[in-house]
Amino acid sequence: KNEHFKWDNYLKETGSLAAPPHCFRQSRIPPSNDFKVGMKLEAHDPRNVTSVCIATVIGITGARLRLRLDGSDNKNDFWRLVDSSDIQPIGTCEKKGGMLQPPLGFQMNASSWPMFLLRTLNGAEMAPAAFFKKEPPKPAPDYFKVGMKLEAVDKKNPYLICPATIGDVRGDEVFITFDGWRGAFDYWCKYDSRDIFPVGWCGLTGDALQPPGNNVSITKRGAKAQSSPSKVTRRSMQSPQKSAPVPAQCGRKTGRGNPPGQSTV
Ligand code: MLZ
Repeated sequence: KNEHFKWDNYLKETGSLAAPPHCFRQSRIPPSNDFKVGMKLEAHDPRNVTSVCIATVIGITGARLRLRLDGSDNKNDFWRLVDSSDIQPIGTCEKKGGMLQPPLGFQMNASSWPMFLLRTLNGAEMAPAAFFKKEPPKPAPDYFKVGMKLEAVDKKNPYLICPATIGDVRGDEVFITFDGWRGAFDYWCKYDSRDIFPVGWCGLTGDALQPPGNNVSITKRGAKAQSSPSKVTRRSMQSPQKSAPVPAQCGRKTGRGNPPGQSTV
């Protein structure tokens, strides 16, 4: 789908600059991903970050892991870089004197947790410590400038990394705007977020960088909200933000507030 998206051409066509790599809390050379599907590790529960839980690698994508907390459902998968400080080898929590916790929304009776923990770890393939890479240090702030291009995780579809632009900078936060999506997926994050990457990142990790959104569904103004768009326009990649002004909410499923991990595809 994105064979034709080339950053070089796109930067030229849009007359824009890539945010320099030193802006990002990412290693210059993406860490190698040695994990295998099925391996277990410890992870901070994204919905309850003080809890350390057991997680299983459900998928591998570039330098990231798709993780599912043991005892949780399949609706709350999350993605972490192999050099994320949110993940660690099994045994780390205990070594530090902590206790492994059931995930938020543990599917069984709380009293069955100790037995569940024993069973889930019994015979499990534990990810070796050498697979976990050190998190890069925080970069100095204030390098991002409005208009700079980058690659960013789409938080509504966190398996996707998409071309984006710095839309605003306020204090230690940056506004990530997704090219060609009329604001529907934009978000604020800290400048040192692990979800934003320099231009070229996906090319290095083997992730499939999504092309900018040039298919925008448009529902006629004033028409009742429809489940199927009445018209689909194809817009040029050169000016993703500059075509006919249409309200950002119009015809797009924006307000539904997809919980993290839930696809809108
Ligand atoms: N199928 C989804 C994908 C959107 C991805 C946008 N990324 C910035 C949709 O159309 O809602």
